[in-house]
Amino acid sequence: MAKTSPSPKPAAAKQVDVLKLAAEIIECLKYRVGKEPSVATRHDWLTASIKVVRDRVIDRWIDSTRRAYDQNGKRVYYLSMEFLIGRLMRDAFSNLGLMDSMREALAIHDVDIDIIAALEPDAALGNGGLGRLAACFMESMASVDIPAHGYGIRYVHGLFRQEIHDGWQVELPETWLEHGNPWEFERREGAYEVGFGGKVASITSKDGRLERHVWKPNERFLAVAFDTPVVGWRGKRVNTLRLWSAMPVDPILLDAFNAGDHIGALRESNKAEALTRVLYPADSHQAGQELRLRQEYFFSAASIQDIVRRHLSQNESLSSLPEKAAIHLNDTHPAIAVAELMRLLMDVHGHDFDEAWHITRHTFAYTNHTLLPEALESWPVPLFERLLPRHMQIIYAINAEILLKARSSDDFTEDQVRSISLIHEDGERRVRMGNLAFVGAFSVNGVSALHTDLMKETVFADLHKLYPNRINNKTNGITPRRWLLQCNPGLVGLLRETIGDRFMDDIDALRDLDAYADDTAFQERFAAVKRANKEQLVGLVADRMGIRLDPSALFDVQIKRIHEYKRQLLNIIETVALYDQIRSRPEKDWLPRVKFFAGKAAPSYHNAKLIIKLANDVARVINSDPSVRGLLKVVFLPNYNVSMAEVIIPAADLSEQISTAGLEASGTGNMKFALNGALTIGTLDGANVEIRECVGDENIVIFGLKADEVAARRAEGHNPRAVIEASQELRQALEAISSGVFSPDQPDLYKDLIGGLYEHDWFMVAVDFDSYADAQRRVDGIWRESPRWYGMTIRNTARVGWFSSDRTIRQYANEIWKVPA
Ligand code: 26Q
Repeated sequence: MAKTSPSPKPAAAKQVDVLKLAAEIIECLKYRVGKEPSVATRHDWLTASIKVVRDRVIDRWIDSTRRAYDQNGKRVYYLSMEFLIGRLMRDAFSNLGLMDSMREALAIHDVDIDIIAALEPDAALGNGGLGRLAACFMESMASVDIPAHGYGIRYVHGLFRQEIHDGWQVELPETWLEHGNPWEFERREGAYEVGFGGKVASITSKDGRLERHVWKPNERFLAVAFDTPVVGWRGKRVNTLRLWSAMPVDPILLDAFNAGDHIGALRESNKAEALTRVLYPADSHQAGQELRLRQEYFFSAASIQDIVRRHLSQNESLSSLPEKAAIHLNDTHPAIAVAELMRLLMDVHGHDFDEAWHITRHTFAYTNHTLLPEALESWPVPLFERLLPRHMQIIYAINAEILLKARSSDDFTEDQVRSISLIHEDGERRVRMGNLAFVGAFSVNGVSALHTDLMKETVFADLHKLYPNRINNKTNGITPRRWLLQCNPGLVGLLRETIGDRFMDDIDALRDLDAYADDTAFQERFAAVKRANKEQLVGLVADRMGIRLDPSALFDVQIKRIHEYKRQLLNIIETVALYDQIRSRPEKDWLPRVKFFAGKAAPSYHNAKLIIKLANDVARVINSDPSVRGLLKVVFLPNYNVSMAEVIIPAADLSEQISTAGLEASGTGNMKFALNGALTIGTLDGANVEIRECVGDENIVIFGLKADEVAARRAEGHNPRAVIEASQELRQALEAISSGVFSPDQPDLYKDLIGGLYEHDWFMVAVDFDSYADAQRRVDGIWRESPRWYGMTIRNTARVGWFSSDRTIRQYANEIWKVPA
């Protein structure tokens, strides 16, 4: 076996470091937190530890910023409504190589770093995959040394906290800023005005020619920047995540105040605060509310102003913007930035439409994350016109240009021209943000190979025909720092002893592990690491839920947002079927399994909330039934978030990636599980397709209809009732659920949910059931042959290095942004 490489610092030097850190922590506690060690709370120790390391971050931060300025090269601006960054302490400590020293330094003061680390709140400034991807990308951009800024919103309340009451999801406000946020730096000097509403005036020259438009908003807010440093691996580079917070231009309306209207005097202040108070908890259908559009424009406008200011501080004019800036739109949420840049170019900086359009089209790039029609953003024209009258004019002007281009080619039918239009005209007129982002960008990418193909064939078919070179694929990735090095120290230790340290800097080196996949001694050690991780999870479940689990059982895990297309329902129905079988043939040699579920539902998504209730009801009945003798347990872990994922994923044996084919754009959880040595049971959907190509067909369990088969079935109007009649196992499970076996107090509770499977089965739950149940029995077979199981899971870890977000980011850098990486 390869030897662990020596630690970079000799032990004596490290000892000095530790003592120095220990002294600095006390100093910080005293002078910056204002506490003596004897009276310091755990939170105080956390704050002091973060600030001590933060000082080291700041030196590198300033250095990175200065380097970018001096080089005046191209910068990347990543605009995203969501950054699901989770906890930051471990990220910073470990990327700077200070984790062990800080652990020892704190131990000198009798403080356990793991205990204080757990107090750091999760920055849950996102819903799910899209927000977490933005966080992984920020870390990778710093790690591969790309000068990049993330721009987003500093929500006072991130995604709601989920509690489960009597099986139902209850949403509570999340208060991540309660104890202050030691990672952020408020930049009062970096504030911009953002307007809404009002009128557009035209300024004409003496000879009566229209010179330019001036937008006179009737509401104005300040966008104040809060900067968080993003530390790359080994501290190579520190980039900035800049989050905007809304403040009133006039905190107190003096006239009102002096007239005795003390409450009315705060009107502006309250309105501003409302703007960046909450994150919309929807991740799959658009909220459609005015406040959401205001949030989108607010952060886009502040970001574009900031980008323009930075550019003009170093360059003559905005004509060179495309050479110096790539502005990336994370989905359509910031698509209004296209119109905002056009407005600044024309109305403020005096460019004509053609110049402005040229600059804009060569500056923006756009990533699409969904094909679900209900998730495609569009806004009613009257709302848009009232809030952003000048932008509406600009969108009409862009639209005229696009429609002319389409009409001047003979290849486009009127229907195709209509589908390209930025304005949806059937019924209520709406502005289509996807089309705006598409035409305003030089690159439009999907997030997995399959998703990108489907983009070309479905939502963007006609735009693709008009711009055949614009759509490209960038398969998602995950940062191996957080999703292996930090979350799975046991596995990392084993890997370092086995294949050396190279994989820590070059994830492709994990390939060397392939040679050990069938090595019995290595398999045993790999299994022991998994076992230890499972014991940790068992501890968490015992603490939080009082449920006792057997760590030798197969841990079967589905953790993600709750959505019908992700098919938690399929998994629950199969669980019920298995429960039935165990009870009817108790003598059989059943495999102990634990089914884990976790995830939040959008508060307004009725069926998703009902699915949570069902999972909890099924858990209650099965877990308390002595006849299954602990062979089957079901756990729904409340309040799933990034930190919980970091505990669950390293402990998983089986990863459930079972969406209806064609509907999950990529998935990124699938990658995290495979990297941490879980076997995937999944459909040929999203990035599962490419995971299968990497790990080999023999190392993944695939089932179900393929994307084209789903489309065909939907088109022909299939007969799910017949499918259900034909499968006894499925029929019995469905009858049990819909007759109230799991909801005796409300026997009709699940009638409609299950009824939908008989009626239309839009997500092919019934259709895929037999294939899924079969696949699960194949999983049982592999689990029984332990050497085979570990051979497969070791090969998963060895072969999924390609799904590192460093690879993804390098592809964005080379193929889209054209920046060195
Ligand atoms: C839109 C308008 C109004 C309110 C909310 C929204 C909204 C917010 C968030 C719509 C969608 C989202 C999030 C989508 C998302 O997370 N998509 C996931 O992106 C991942 C990263 O590319 C993919 O891996 C997943 O497949 C995809 O579902």
